Amino acid sequence: MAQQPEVKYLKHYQAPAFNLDRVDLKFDIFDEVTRVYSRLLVRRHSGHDDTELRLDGCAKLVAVTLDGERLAEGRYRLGDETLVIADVPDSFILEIETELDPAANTSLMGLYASNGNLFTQCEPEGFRKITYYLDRPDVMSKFTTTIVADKQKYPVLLSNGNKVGEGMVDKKRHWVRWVDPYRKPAYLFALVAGRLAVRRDSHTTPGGRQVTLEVWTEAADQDKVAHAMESLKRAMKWDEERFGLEYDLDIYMIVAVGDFNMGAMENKGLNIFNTKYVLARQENATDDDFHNVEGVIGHEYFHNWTGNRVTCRDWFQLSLKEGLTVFRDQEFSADMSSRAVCRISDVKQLRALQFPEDAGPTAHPIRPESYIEMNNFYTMTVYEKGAEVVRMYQTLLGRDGFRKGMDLYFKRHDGQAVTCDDFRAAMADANGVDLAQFALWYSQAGTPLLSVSGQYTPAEQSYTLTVKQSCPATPGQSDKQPFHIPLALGLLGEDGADLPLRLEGESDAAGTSRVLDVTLAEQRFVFVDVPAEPVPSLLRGFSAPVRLDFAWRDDELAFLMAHDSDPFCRWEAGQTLGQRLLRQQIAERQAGRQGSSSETLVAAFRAVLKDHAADPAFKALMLTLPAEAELLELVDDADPVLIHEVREAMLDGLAQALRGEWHEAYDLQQTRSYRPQDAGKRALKNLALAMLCRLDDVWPAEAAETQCLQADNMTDQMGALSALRDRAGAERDHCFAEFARRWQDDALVMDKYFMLVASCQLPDTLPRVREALEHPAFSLKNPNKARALLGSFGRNQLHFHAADGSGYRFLAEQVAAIDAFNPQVASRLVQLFNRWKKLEPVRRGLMKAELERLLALPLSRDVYEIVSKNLDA
Ligand code: B3K
Ligand code: ZN
Repeated sequence: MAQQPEVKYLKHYQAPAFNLDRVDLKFDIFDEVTRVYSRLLVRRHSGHDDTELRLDGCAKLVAVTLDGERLAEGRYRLGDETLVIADVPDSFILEIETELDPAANTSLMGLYASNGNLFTQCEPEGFRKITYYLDRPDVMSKFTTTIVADKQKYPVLLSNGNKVGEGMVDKKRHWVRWVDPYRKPAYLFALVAGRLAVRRDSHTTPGGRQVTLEVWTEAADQDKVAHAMESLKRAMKWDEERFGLEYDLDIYMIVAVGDFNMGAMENKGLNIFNTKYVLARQENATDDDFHNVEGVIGHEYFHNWTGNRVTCRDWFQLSLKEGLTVFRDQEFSADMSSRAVCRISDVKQLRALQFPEDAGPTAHPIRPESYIEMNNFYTMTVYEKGAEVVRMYQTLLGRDGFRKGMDLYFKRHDGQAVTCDDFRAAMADANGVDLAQFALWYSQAGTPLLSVSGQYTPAEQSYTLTVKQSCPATPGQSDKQPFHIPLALGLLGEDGADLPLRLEGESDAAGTSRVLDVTLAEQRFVFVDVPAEPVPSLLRGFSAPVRLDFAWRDDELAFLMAHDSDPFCRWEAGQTLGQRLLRQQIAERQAGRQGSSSETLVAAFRAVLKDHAADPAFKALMLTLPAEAELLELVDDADPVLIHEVREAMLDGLAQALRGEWHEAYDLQQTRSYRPQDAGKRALKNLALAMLCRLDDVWPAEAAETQCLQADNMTDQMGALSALRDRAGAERDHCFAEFARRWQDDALVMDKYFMLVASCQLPDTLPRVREALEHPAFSLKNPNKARALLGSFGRNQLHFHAADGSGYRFLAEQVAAIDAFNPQVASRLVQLFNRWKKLEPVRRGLMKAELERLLALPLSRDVYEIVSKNLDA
């Protein structure tokens, strides 16, 4: 709880002075206490002459021994977060004993208890809560872990690597020993002890290694792990085929835990997962849940190479492993289902969550330059924008060129802790290209803006695109250099087909879709042999994480929606159209006038609904308006409630104008019984149902009620509940009550219930949310619950932004309460205040007052960093 905590800087990086050749750990687990004995083989690096060994740690220290001699208190200094040992020889054995109380550990970092079982979370700096250590990713060592515990209470004892021995210590206590043959940083250490059940399977790698696969959960959840196991097998095969990367141990374990700060953790050989990303059956998980389980299982598995075998030199390089691994999991998901739908969903998420971050008080480059609390930098920017940066290498170099770069990266750096520059160098060297300017993507924050204009010259049959780029100022960075931006594009002829693309000076056309290298602040590209004025299709596949401005006419956008060969751009044209109309109406309302509905949008939606050949999942995306969070970024002095109302009114208008078409879509997409592959149909059907429930008619509410009560799968139950959520009436009340009753014992489904309660637009939402805090199935201590209820409330534009400030007050109170026991969860929630400067003056003042109230409290480093950045304090 420090008020002026230390800031850590990338520019201060220094290589470690000491190395740890071996680490032997012993965990002695008792009811009241866990004793940890660590034995380190320490060696000073040649070229260093430090006489002090400075270890990171904050556990209760019991004893320190150096080369067998117990150190008296004068030989070491114990600080709040360090243990400094003076006068150490060149190499020595250091033994450290610490004492932990996992049951009292509410931060869920280090060793903690969840439902009677013990788990660890060490990334980024949790290992220091277990023992004193060189807790930094560039110190890699070989770990042996022995766990001793009561056999009845903790029959299962797991750690990294391979199990090499087990036995009884006495009549009650047993021991298990694990050896991890790979050198690793402490953040990849893991331990699990408890009463758990397992599902086993196996996978044989192309190199002939037989790998045992295990998914561990509480016994009652074992019926929900088949999808996770199948996803794991698919991920292993995919990485072998796409990147030639195989698994390297004889066992791969996944353990699910209900109390977990994030999604999952890639500990070597022993992944620990939030139950949310493991457990899935049709009855209690939606199609989105299934998709997310597959993606996260893939993500953690892919880390074995991009993160574990090659790790980060320091935490500023986090995107080295996270951006790359998100890119890999996105590609995996795209290959497992629909590439277009996956790409659009990823971009939607980037726009709704990362673009605001990049424009706000916590904006940072994908390789940040400083931090107070590293946990605050597991961000949308480091992960999702980081993945876009990796994707740009592939767009610039082609798939084969990218693969060559990956191969060289592993050839050079396997077993090392490296930097983002090393990755970029491998990409450049493997392809013989200069990627010097590309480095700016790692150092400059902010979302660049590409302003493009087109000029057709009939006499020359040429089409000139003028491309200008700029990037808004972000905290600490006022002037930006031009980025190297891959701009993928095509030109559509009058019939909607792609034209061959030949640039002035080239002898032949090079295909109908190509990537331009935009490197200057302003650049011109002249296409020749263009028979008539084309409609440009720009930023195909979202080839760079930028905003794009081009003055298409509304009818040109409708034309692109109907004809563009690039599915992303088809969707994007609809988004641009929707966004334009919404912005016009927001401006009208701000000026006190009533906006009118748009015939162009209605006609475009109608065309999509009538296109019976199209993939229903893609149609559902085409029929979704830009998110409120996205719109808020585009307006100054924003009134979130007004934005919400304008968007709702437009949806009501679309429901009304196309009622027959929605009805038809609802009927057409009915399926007899559940099949996983009908996910797209369910998405479109449930969207249609939600639109129909906007009408005054009685039957849609009745249909939703029937669907909710009779569905054989969670997607349709949730689809019906979401459709009824904001429609007061008996059907709604009945369905909500029945749902909460039926699923009261299923923690993950109850998260969905709390999410619905908190995202509701009916007037009494805040009192309902307060009530939910007292619900028997709710616990503020459980991160999934806190996020489901409070995170959803913070995204509820109508109620979080209530004009009287009650929403802000409520959330700030909850942040303060949670910060006292789990800073990471509190720090995520407080970021819901990040856009306060975007708002109109009254709300701006109300939000600021809450931030100031928070800053006056004793805060964790985590929350302090966010609040102080918000207030420029
Ligand atoms: N590497 C972990 C994230 C750790 C977050 C620590 N606050 C999960 C992942 O990205 O795969
Ligand atoms: Zn990751």
